[in-house]
Amino acid sequence: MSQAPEPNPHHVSTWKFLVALVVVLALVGLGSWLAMRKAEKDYARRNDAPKGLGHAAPASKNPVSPAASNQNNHSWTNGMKWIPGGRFLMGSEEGQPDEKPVHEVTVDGFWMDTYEVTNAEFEKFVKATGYITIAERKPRQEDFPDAPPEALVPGSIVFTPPPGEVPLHNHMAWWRYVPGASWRRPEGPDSTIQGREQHPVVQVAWFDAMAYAKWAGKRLPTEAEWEFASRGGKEKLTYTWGNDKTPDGKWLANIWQGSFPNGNTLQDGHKLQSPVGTYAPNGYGLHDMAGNVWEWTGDWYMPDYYAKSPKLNPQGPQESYDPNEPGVWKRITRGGSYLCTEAYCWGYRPAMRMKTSPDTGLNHTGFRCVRNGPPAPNPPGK
Ligand SMILES: [Ca+2]
Repeated sequence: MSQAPEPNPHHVSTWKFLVALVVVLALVGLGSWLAMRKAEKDYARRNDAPKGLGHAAPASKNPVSPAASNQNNHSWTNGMKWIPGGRFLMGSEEGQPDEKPVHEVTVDGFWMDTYEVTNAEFEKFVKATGYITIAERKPRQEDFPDAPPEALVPGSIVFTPPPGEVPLHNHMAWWRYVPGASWRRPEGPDSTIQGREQHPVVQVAWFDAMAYAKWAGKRLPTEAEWEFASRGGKEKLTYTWGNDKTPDGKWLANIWQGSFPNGNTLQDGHKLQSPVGTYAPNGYGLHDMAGNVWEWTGDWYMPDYYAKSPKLNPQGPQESYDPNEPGVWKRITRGGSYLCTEAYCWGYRPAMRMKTSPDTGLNHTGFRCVRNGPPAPNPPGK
């Protein structure tokens, strides 16, 4: 399989979002988003939620789910698959430069959610804890002293296809900051998740995913765990199911068909997210490890990490650097989304690495969780 001809413009860089935000906000007279973003980036360098933007779970409102709090209650393995662990070849020689070198990695066994976390599951978490996601929070004036009050508007970033063809190096042509967009209203104030309860939750920042995982007694996967699991026990295949993108002409994941970003021919039947489990599972019984939505992992992004990462249970680098946007630390997302096409980001390959700042929600990004042993009494995939 040849390398996609375009440089990977889908490596979402926050500065481009930022410029888009400035344009949009300026148009409606809201002004200085720059100051907000700068403050968010400073906060995003830490693992803690950004002050005034992140975790809202009050300690008095059941911060940990009942199953998660009882170590003898193994009901938490419901909806999860045991990933046996082992040695594998991580990365790809056919993908982006940051997927190289292909290197041997060993991960211990772990449990992984069979599906991406759904809107229904995320709603349970929100109801139990009172958590408010970053996108839903009105930024506090004291955290952004330079921003005019009218600029402190909750919202998130939404895919907004342009009316015609555009150069693929310009993210601003299809990403927009939309006031009022959140996990409850993924495409903006006029959208809803009603009837989409089994769709993966989106518009959740990394901090939001971490809060959910903590409540569920789980954690986010490392990048290595995610890639190991996505390969389903198969060595060096281009896709989770093999090397042919559409065997027998059949679409095996919810991705993009046609010309990106304005000509989706919808051959797989899904314009946005699809209900989790719509497509067949991989070799470990996991659904949607390719396409549907990008999934947050716990690791920071460094483009050259593979050249020096530990061989056993790598946890990601201690710091982050994105040459496309120096100074903005980013977390790894994996798996591609309904917006991915081979001529563009080709993100639905197990080896593809994406990076996004941890304070950013997008309507093509969600997550799933993992948890450490004990191993399953039943064979993997059961
Ligand atoms: Ca699709």
